[in-house]
Amino acid sequence: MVKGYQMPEGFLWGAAVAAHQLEGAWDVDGKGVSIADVMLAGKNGVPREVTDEVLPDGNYPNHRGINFYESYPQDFKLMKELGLKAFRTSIAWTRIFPNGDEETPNEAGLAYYDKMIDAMIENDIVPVITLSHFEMPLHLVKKYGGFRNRQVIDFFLKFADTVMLRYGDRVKYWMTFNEINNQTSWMDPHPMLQNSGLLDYQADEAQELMYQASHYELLASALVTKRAHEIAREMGCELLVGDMIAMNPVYPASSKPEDILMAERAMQSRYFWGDVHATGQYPNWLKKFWAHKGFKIDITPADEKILAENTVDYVAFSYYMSWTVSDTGDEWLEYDEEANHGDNPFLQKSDWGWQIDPVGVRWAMNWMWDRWHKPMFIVENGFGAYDELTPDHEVHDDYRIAYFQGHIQAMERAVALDGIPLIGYLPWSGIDIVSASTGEMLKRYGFIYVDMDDMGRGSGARYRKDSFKWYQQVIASNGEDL
Ligand code: P53
Repeated sequence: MVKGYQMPEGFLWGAAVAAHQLEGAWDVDGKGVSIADVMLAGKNGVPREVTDEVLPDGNYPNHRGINFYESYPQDFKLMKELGLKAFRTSIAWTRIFPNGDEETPNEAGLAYYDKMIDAMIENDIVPVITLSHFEMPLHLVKKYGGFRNRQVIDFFLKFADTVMLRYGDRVKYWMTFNEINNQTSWMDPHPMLQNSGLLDYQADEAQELMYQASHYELLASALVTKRAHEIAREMGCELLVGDMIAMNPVYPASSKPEDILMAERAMQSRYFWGDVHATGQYPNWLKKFWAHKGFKIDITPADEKILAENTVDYVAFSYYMSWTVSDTGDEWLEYDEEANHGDNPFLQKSDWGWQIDPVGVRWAMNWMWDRWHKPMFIVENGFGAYDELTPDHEVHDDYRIAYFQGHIQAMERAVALDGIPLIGYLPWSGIDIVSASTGEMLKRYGFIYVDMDDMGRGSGARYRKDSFKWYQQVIASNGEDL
């Protein structure tokens, strides 16, 4: 056992998922087709193919999820047994507004999340809600071009307003866009679609489109924050809105000053979304960079005022891995996330090539605190691995326990020794679910094993892994016994 530090009273130990990765029931109770519904399964190293519409014989893992749409009452019981104090999920936009541009919401979808949120509360679990987690209505992509279109801000606001009014009496913690900064990899079509609903564009317009869509998302995020605070005043309750960024530290490949400078710019490039969310302003280097590239981003003075006046209440982030970069000789320091990454000789990798770096959690928390001065919330962290179910239904996932021990230890040091305010820790994904990047079931993250394979074969039964008992003890000791 590793000795940790106790976290402050009321610390939210929990788990995190996203609707499209576990609910299944993709066409039930009036739900519309989302971008996740047209993504076929990929494999380790094989990207997911996107189809123009739902093909009759395609293997679409998000159509099945783990059938959480029906199984949530039993699954929450297991999570209560695990000791979870909070649970993060998303509200599937397409259950509420099936096409995204309807006048009135789908009552069956709203009623469904009423029941789900009530079930969490009955199990003493605090709900934490993401508004947009890689599951935009496909119709908004096809008809409006996704977030390249300013009009989509209004559709998103209507969705956010509808659900915050409906659940605001029971849900305090909200987040706008999941891992909004994944689109730093604008050369890869996958995050372009997942983050911003961008499809059908020319390669040479991708980068500018990404920045334009990002601005509309940042504006939408600020407007949601404004609205959340109004609703809180009207309803006499508390609503807090956070941004959600994928925190992957980028280190210099060596102590060569040019490498260090490049790493700093890589960090600035990946986290300007956090700067705008937390400080209400675009950084100078980025405005200069846009001018240098000839990008004309539609940002009005009215937009700038909204951004400045409505910064987030907290900073939520995921943490899985870190990277290294080296100097490219470019005086503009342009960061190419797909090309400029080296292996860190001090770190090992998961089977999917994700570098395991627990120390980076403490480094990143300090970096963000010094920059943004906002309370933080770790809303994802975890280890995707192949698990083996023994004949007596056990899973000996000591590698997952080791991953969590290191990462939680670093987090606890950031809180207990560095004094960084942290709301909670919600590891990905509590229960095995469909992988976002590959669509695999076999890339497992849960403390609870789900008997299902990549083709949806299996009994669907749930089993407690060794890590289940371990996390139970972490929570029971409030972080002291790791
Ligand atoms: P999967 C890329 C890099 C880091 C995290 O990822 C990422 C992604 C995009 O896939 O996604 C987040 O399932 C995301 C979750 C996702 C989780 O990390 O690809 O917020 O939806 O499932 C783990 O192994």
